[in-house]
Amino acid sequence: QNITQQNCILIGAPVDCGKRRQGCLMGPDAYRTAGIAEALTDLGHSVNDLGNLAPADIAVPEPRNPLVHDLKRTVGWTKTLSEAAENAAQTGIPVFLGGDHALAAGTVSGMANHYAKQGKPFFVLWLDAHSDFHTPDTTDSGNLHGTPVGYFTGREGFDAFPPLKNAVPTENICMIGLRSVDPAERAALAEGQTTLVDMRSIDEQGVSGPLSAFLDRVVAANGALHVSLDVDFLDPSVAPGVGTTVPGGATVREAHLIMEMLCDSGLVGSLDLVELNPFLDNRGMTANLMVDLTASLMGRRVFDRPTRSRKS
Ligand code: HAR
Ligand code: MN
Ligand code: MN
Ligand code: MN
Repeated sequence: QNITQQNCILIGAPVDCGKRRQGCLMGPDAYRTAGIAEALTDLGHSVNDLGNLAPADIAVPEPRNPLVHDLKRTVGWTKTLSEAAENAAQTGIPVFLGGDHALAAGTVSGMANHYAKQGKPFFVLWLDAHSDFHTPDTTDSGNLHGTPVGYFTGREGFDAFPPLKNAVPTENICMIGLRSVDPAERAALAEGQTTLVDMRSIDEQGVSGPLSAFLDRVVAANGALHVSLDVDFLDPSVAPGVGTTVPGGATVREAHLIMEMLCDSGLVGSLDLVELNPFLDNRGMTANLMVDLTASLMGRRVFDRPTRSRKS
């Protein structure tokens, strides 16, 4: 079928403050070098690259947890990206070129604000080895890229951050690819309703069953969906360009199938590409794979399939 032509808004978010190992600041330019704009225009979409943003300058108190790394910059990025998401969503599909996963505190909260104005329920698909559900008080690494889901679901402990206007309900979140979840995260997740699809479940049932069930819920609610794709969702053998590799990740085909099903659903309104560290990559293979996955999400296919029914 003909894919719907979209206005893709590329937003460079060279966030590198969410952990100690540096290099994600090169992510946005690696995606550009890998041809993300061309991949999207080849599919018939229009592309508007806003260039790279910079974090707002916001004063923060000394964190209660002394391990916390670079709170000030993460808070500044959260404000910048939340506003950028809310603005860009008015005219197209924001594609956030990360940058580490700390950026999702801003992008997801901004998209939540956008859909709240429209009275549309908002859902998040989190493709990641990690649940990133810590708070600044519970993190034992001090790395705030492990906390964005905690922020945008409204957990306590983020008082240094921009006040959250529209928390994402945990029942509107599906995490796929989990294989590294800390005890404090597991305990907090157990209090909520997040759909948790770990690698064992993928081994046993594949990705299409749990994803279909989640997409059916988004359709039933007439909702909109944000996708947050962490490089470490993928197996390190196919995606080595990331600081937090965890063995036993998703295959190339599992990842493409998810993107193809998401495309067919017509539900996705925004995308994060996060945690790419080009300094650790092998001849661009990870950047290229992330661009290919984005192309699948936006309509690249070999043959057409009957579309899923969807509400408008
Ligand atoms: N849970 C661990 C921590 O808090 C690892 C978090 C790693 N996060 C990412 N993003 N790489 O998913 O330190
Ligand atoms: Mn840092
Ligand atoms: Mn992550
Ligand atoms: Mn991760």
